[in-house]
Amino acid sequence: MLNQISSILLEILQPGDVIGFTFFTGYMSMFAASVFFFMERSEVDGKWRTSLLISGLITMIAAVHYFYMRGVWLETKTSPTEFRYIDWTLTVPLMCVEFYLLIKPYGGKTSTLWRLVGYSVFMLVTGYIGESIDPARTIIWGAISTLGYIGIVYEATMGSVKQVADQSPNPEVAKAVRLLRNFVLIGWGIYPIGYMAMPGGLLGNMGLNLDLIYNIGDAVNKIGFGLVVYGAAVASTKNESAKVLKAVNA
Ligand SMILES: *C/C=C(C)/C=C/C=C(C)/C=C/C1=C(C)CCCC1(C)C
Repeated sequence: MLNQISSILLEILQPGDVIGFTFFTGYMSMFAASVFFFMERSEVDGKWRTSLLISGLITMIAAVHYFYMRGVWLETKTSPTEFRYIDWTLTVPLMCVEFYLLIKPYGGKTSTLWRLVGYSVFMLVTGYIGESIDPARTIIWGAISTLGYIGIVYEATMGSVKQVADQSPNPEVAKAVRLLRNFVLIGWGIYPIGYMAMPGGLLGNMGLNLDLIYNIGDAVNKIGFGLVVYGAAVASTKNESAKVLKAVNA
């Protein structure tokens, strides 16, 4: 009886459960962002609709995983590591697709996309091993995982993503790629900090919480990425209709 009562109590969000709060707000904000990106597709030029679809899929996949992660957290007060990494393994490659869709009309190659996807899968699989399977060697796995992260940062700051974006005649695309790169550099840099806050990690005793850091990172990065792409799509659509109007009037 007492056991039943306490387990029912555990499933309720308790006052002061800051981490629990972020699982709920993460769920709802990703859900709302998905509705927004899907609805706005009809407002932009045809060639941008796939990009907005991907933005919505990223936040929708995350919303569903947050729904489950929220439940795991309420019932067990432990990290929902498996759902977390399944979510990332789907959404991070889709974020690489966003880069690719931006540069594709200006000569972006599928080989660039596959490199980005390869780096991100490598980063996530090795990160998962260090977080869940072999936590005794979390620091080594974290270092190995960081190599994949560096690969993505390289592509976005110096490699082919940046080169194609800089040569593109569309300033909105170049700007969007720069903004996404900043998300990768700064926003994604939050995750290794969360990882190091694990017990046994490099920052283990600083009182930081891994889930809190990951939850904030996810909302900022996933919704932020989508909004950058949305902004570029709206601005390019406007520029192009202005050009058409000019041509018609001339
Ligand atoms: C929407 C989810 C995103 C953008 C997740 C990004 C995750 C990372 C950039 C994770 C990086 C990690 C390292 C660079 C080293 C330690 C292990 C990870 C997986 C936390």
